Amino acid sequence: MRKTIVAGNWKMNGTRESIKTLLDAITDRAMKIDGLVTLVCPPAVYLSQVVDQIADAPVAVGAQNVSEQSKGAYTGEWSLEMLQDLGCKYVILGHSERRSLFGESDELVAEKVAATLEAGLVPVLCVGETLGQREAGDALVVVNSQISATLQRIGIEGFASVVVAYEPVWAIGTGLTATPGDAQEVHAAIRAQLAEKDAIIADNLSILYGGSMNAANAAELLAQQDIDGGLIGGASLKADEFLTICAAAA
Ligand code: 3PY
Repeated sequence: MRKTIVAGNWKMNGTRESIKTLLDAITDRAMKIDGLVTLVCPPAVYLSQVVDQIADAPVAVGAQNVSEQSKGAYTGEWSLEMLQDLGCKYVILGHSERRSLFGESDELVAEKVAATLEAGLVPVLCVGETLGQREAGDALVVVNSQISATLQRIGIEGFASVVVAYEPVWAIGTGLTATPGDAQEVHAAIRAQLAEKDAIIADNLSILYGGSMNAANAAELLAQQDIDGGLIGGASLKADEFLTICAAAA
């Protein structure tokens, strides 16, 4: 069964105090609905605080990144075992900011996805094209090749436990959004690519849209057949707006 997931990617924002306030507002009104996952992904240093504060509220917690290594001399990194130990269930991987600012390659992202699956957490694999690639007519080729890199590493069976997020790079943090039709086209192409290997796994895969999704545009995007939720940036830092998106997805 395909799940609908609304995930807040808080990026590198917040303080102990502001995160407590934001989370109080979310947990007070988060809806417990079958098939809907409300997910928050705070900065790593606040994961522990967030897990503790969530307690029994119907909100899951994810990290924004993780090391593919299991332990040892990797200064500044954290491991899957540590995320498990904290009670994290999801990990965003291959966000375009990780790819462009921190040089993460398709191969490294695939390694991280594989390690995350092995640890029993759910990877949220981000893919998306740049503006130049879209303008050159290469959006689908780029996205399909990013998916292929992970497919080669984990096989189609792995995708039974993966969530994909399509985030056109030109729509991230810019206020620009793909039209519902453009987003739907890419989501359908991802599903079709995986359906060539296994139609059931492809059909059950949740594919989220990310890239300036907000309260005003969410309903139209979420109404598309192959859009199964959102990975929300700036709008997830405002409880009202985030909860409006969750309601639109429910
Ligand atoms: C955005 O919407 O800006 C995002 O990057 C979500 O991950």
